[in-house]
Amino acid sequence: KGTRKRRAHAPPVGNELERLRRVSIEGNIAVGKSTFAKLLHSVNKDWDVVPEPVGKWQNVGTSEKTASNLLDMMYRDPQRWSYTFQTFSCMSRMHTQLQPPATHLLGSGGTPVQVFERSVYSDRYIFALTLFELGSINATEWAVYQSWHSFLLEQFGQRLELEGIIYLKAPPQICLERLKRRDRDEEKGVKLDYLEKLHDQHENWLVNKSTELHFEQLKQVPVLVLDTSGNFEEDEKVKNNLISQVREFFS
Ligand code: TTP
Repeated sequence: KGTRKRRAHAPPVGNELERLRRVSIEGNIAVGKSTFAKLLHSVNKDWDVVPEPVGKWQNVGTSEKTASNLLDMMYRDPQRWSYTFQTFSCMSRMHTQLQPPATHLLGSGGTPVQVFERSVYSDRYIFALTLFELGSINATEWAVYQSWHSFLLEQFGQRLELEGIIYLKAPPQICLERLKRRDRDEEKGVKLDYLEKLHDQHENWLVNKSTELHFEQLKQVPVLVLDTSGNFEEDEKVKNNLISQVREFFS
């Protein structure tokens, strides 16, 4: 709140592009980011969800015959594939974050909001950092990652900036239960201690503010912390409570 400014790089195609807001939803694996993003869209059509490109990571390659599942490769052999995975996930994320807003968003007369599931920032400060701390990315790979990440983000500058972050927070044990329930093949080996590590990483970045951030602008982005340990998919009361917090945060 209070840091909103006109986007200097917004193309001169009418007021709505100028008013466009860009928000990212962050949170542990399986906490429910996609479900929450859809919920936002269902209560306000001006909120447009730009989904996370998980499918792209499960299907890397130019033809069906040669396509490989990079997500699976990373979980099976983290030391060999984590750096490659983070390179690819960050690139696909950058592509997503640079997309122009969907045309239906423009012309509604409202205040369009692009909602991203995760961001180029969580790619670095949640996943790549954790994989480095766990030894799955080595010191050289980490240095190379940070070098191109900083360079690209500086080049694209304001076009990648966020106006707000919604942090969905739930105990790692609950995320593990949700992860088991959805039963994604590649994630069968994910253990509680990995989710605990990712949880701490979210807390350090978004709550304790103790992560060392390279980007000045990122330090100023307002964060809304939502307790999503309750069943917000089915329980109307829980759902409405979360929605009203979002409304108030962006009002
Ligand atoms: P998430 O980005 O957490 O997506 P999700 O489908 O779990 O989200 P939700 O259930 O909350 O809607 O991660 C998808 C998978 O990709 C997960 O197994 C973790 C992995 N991953 C990485 O290893 N590195 C990354 O940088 C990202 C973004 C994901």
